[in-house]
Amino acid sequence: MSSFKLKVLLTGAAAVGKTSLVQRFIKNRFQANYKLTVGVDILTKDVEFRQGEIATLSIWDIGGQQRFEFIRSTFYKGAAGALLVFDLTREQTYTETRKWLTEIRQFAGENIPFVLIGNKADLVEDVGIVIDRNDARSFAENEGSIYIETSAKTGVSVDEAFTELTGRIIDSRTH
Ligand code: G3D
Ligand code: MG
Repeated sequence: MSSFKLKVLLTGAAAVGKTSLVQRFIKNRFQANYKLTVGVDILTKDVEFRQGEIATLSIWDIGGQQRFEFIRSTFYKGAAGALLVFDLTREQTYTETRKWLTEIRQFAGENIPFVLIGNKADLVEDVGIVIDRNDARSFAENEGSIYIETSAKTGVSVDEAFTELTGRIIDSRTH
């Protein structure tokens, strides 16, 4: 029995892996996948965020038209939390996370829980790290969150990212 229904957002620069992360997370167990004309995919999945406690996430994955104002307001409205994703191999996408966080808070609420995600961890060995991990960690912590490195390709820490976000949303409501 799930009593929590939560809208969560995938945010961050183009090509950081937002769609790949949600596809990895959902795998074969997704319950719905439909495209709105505004270019947003909404995928639903139950998450056991603590033992025996289930929340139903509707995960909003926005496409390339995200800059349009009318789409943006629909996207952010009623959001319970967000994954803020950057690409570990492209520094610019990390730099842009601050702007994304400002926008998320402006449109979805100052206290919206989020988790900072450095994606494409599988590439770091080859390409080398282009951001300061300590900086990412302290940025996330200073903003009341945590930093997690994921790979949509290998699947590493993808479940953890969504589960962690869900737990933070629930905690922010019940404490
Ligand atoms: P977006 O939804 O944020 O725009 P996508 O990003 O999920 O469309 O991914 C953009 C590109 O990055 C895709 O490559 C995708 O395969 C790749 N990608 C996403 N996540 C990872 C990851 O964890 N590791 C690696 N190695 N690649 C990843 P293409 O070539 O299709 O553009
Ligand atoms: Mg996408």
